Amino acid sequence: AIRTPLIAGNWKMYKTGTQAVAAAKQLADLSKGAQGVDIMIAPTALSLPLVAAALGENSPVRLGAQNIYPGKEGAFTGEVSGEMIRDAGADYVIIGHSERRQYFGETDEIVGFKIRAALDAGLIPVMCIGETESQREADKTFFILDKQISDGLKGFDLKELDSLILAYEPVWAIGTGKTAGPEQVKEVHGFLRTLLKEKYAEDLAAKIRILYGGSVKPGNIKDLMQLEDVDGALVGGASLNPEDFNKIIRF
Ligand code: G2H
Repeated sequence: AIRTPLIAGNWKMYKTGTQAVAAAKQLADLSKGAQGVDIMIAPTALSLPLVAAALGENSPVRLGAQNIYPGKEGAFTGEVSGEMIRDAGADYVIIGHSERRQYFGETDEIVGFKIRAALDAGLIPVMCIGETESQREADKTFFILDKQISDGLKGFDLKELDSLILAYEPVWAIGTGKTAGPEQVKEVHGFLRTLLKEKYAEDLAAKIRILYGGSVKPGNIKDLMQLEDVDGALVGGASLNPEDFNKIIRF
């Protein structure tokens, strides 16, 4: 396959450093020997150095941050920079998660700045997009996704987007137990692939991994991964339990 699937665990604001280390170690043990899949977990930034030290540099379980400040350094109390994240042992950063858009006022423009900061720090951005329930009901799904991509990636050139990962997370399916049905996921992922082809280039579109997120569980991962344009998953709730997450990475 040209795209190695990525299964990413978004631990959100769960687990202390101690709990994160224990869960990461358990996952590293359970996931031993898993082939043909990239694995990433994103604990809170505070836990990154602890988990990185516990896993060791060559672990197949890689790390991501859940957010990044869109600038190199400065007097920005409470914020964490890309360089700090990289130095803490992470390779990835989740950007524009719907919870950040919804509760922390993250706009497409800010998402773009954060992607820039991630790339500058040598991090792989996982850019989250997705429509709300009312947007879907108003038939605006494709319009919204197009806008999130166009505005979020404004000003980037092709080469820069080489490492970009997209995560499609329908907001109505996040943490609600509702998963988008395979037909819905297939339709949106196909739309996104075509959009990338038309906006950028065929080879870039073929390379970019498009993850699905929203109530992914051991019981539904197989069907999702069977879809042609689904290149992995961004898993919230079910990633908190190493046994469940291990089942998911072995889709
Ligand atoms: C969506 C997802 C992970 P969950 O937020 O980013 O969470 O799997 O709990 O719906």
